[in-house]
Amino acid sequence: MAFELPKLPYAYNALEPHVDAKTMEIHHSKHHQAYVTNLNNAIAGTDAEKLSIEEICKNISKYPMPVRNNGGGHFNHSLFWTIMAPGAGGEPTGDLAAAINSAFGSFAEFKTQFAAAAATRFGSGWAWLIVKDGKLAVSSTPNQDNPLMDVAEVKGTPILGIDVWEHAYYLNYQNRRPDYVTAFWNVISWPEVAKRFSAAK
Ligand code: MN3
Repeated sequence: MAFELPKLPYAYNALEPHVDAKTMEIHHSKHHQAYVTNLNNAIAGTDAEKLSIEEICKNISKYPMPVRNNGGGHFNHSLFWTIMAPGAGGEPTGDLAAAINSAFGSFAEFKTQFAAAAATRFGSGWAWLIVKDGKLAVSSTPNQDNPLMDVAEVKGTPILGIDVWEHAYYLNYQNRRPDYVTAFWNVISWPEVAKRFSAAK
């Protein structure tokens, strides 16, 4: 069964002014679609066709580079669309808020560490909030790698991620990646992140 581009759970312009409609449209309908198409081509006729994208990521060292790049691209963007929402932002509550305070000291300190991971990832990649051995941690990965992958420097289950490839922000923010990262706090769906946190624990 071939992988498919998931439908965006909101309109392309729903995250404005933080993420502009044109960026969302190209990002979802062109970039993510290309990862899905290229992943399907790369695994056609192999056993990987029977696996979930998570299963493929967890054993990614066994696959050729096109599976790593496009499979990672498919997993990462599928997560990315769902952890953003219109009218979102604010702060997490409940167990997730407690876990953030426990791991980082405060929500403000978590924001500082996450923004630093996003800003200092050289070139293209992602910054993450992950569950690692039952605790929260911040990490980043190059290209379309992710913390599920057996090749990741820091492994865990990602519950929040920000795409820092230029295609994610260049139309609106040009070279100002830190401004895009600052705007990202306004579109994070903490209820969705909390759901992923509960599932990952
Ligand atoms: Mn992207």
